[in-house]
Amino acid sequence: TREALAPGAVLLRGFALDGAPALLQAVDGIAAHAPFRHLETPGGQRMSVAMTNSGPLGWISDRSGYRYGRADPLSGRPWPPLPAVFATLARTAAEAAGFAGFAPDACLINRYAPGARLSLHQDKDERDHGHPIVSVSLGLPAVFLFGGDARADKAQRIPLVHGDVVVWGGPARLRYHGVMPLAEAEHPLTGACRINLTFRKAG
Ligand code: MD3
Ligand code: FE
Repeated sequence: TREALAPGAVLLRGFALDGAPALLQAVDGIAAHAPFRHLETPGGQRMSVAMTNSGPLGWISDRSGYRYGRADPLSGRPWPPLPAVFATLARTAAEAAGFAGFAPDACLINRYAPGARLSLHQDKDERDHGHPIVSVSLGLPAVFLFGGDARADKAQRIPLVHGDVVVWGGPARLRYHGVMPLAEAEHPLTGACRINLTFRKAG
C-alpha cells in the first residue's frame, strides 16, 4: 500500500518484505568488510546507532564534522560496492513513489540496539537536495519522528516495521526527523536489532 505522509513523503508498507532476507544477507557481507562502528559527533558524543556504508560514497562523522567520503576511515579502503539487490530496491521504491530514475551513490546502514536513538536532525550533507532519499526498515519496529521545517515544529510519530519503505523527496526532503529509543524485543531475522538502509544520491 502507498500512503502519503506529507507532500513529497510516501510510505510504502511492506515494499521490502519479500526481499528482506536477501537485503540482510547483503548487509552481513558489507559488515564483514566495513564493520559497524559508533561514530563520534563533531561535539564529541558517541552515537548510540552503529553505522557502516556501501556504495561509492559513505557518510561519516568525526570531530571535524559530517561529510561523505570514498574511503572507510577504519581501513582506508573504498566502501563495499552497492549490492544489486540494494540498487534495484532503491530504484523501484523511488519509482513507485513518483521519483523515476533514482540512482543512489550512497547507502548508509544504521543498526539500532535496544535504547539506541537518533535525535531530530535534517539531512543536508548531500550536494543536490533535489534527489529523494529512500529508507528501508528491517528487523525490530521503531517509532519514527517526522517533524517540520524548523526544529521546534511538533513531530508526528510514525511506527515503522520490518519491510516498510519510505521515500522522502520534494518539499519533504529537508524536514526534521529522528528515531525514538528502540524498545527491547527479538525479531526472527535480525535478533535484538533494527537495521535501516538509507539510500541517497550524495555526490
Ligand atoms: C525525512 N535515519 O540516517 S531514515 C539518517 O531510521 C536517518 O535510521 C533514520 O535519519 C533511520 O539520516 C531515518 C528516514 C529519513 C531519512 C531522510 C529524511 C527520513 C527523512 C529526510 C527528510 C525527511
Ligand atoms: Fe536523517
